[in-house]
Amino acid sequence: MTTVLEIQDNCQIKSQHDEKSEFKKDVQAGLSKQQKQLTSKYFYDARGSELFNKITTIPDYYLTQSECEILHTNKNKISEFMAGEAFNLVELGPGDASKTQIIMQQFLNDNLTFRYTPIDISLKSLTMLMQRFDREFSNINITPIHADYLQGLTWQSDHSHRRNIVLFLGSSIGNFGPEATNMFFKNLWDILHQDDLLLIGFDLKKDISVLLRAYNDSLGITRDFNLNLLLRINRELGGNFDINKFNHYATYNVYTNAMESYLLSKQQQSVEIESLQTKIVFEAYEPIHTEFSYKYDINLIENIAAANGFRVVKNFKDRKDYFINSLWRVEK
Ligand code: AVJ
Repeated sequence: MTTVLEIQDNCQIKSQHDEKSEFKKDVQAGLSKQQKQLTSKYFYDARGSELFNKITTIPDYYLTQSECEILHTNKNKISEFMAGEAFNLVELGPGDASKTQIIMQQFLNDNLTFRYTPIDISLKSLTMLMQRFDREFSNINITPIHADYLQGLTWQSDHSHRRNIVLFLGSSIGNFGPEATNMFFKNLWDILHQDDLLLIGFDLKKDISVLLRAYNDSLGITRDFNLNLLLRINRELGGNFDINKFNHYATYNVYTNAMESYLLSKQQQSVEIESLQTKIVFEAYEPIHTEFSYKYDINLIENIAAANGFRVVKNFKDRKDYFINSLWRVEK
């Protein structure tokens, strides 16, 4: 049985308590703003992760299918790029790692030597992943790291001389705005070594009707996923949100190329949050912004890579041109 590595921040393990006080602080600040907002990183508690996994299986949410198609179609080629010396396969936010397994199986078939290092801030999801790997992939060396992405990656990069191959799948990068995106890649470049590789998923600009359906699916799972943020505040901070008094609303911003998700108050109301000792007042139709999902095109991807010290080795696209998995190399 493997164990999860705890990465310490200033010699203090990030405890449940710290995560909770961070949540509390962010909710307080976000809901006090003139334009109310909550951060999409808080979607993923146990219930939210479960709902997100469900989203990835619904036909309207094309992103996961497109990425799976790309990985299945190109796993041979991807494996060829990894061939050579033993490497670390480092994954940022693995989820259930079902997409990772597509290429990992190919690496095994091709007799590549690697260690798998999933990095996640959710200890629970890492533990579940580890147990599954112990059962189904007991021949794979796995070192899960419980930390935020850059912290975990820094530890990994400092403690191993092997080449790092970093996976950042699923278009998670889309939640970052332009500035945060550049900052993220700059940090990544600093941490990684010459010739390390990054395989990253970007969702592409496309017909807006397709985008709107993906973020407002006919089964209402995305609505429940968004509303779960309010339920999480109820559960963890003693809020009394009535989710029947809020609507899910998703729209596309044609200037910034981002899907934007909101929760709209259906009526004038006030909500109390016990542990914040505050009352939040909502006007009828007042929004809370909850998520950005930025959409890309090839030029933008090439520019971002170049601006941050990466060379684009190869772009893999699905047949519909909905999604790209871009393979980047660190150039120092
Ligand atoms: C996990 C960030 C890629 O933005 O498409 C799914 C999350 N939000 N449905 C995305 C999400 C609404 C998803 N990412």
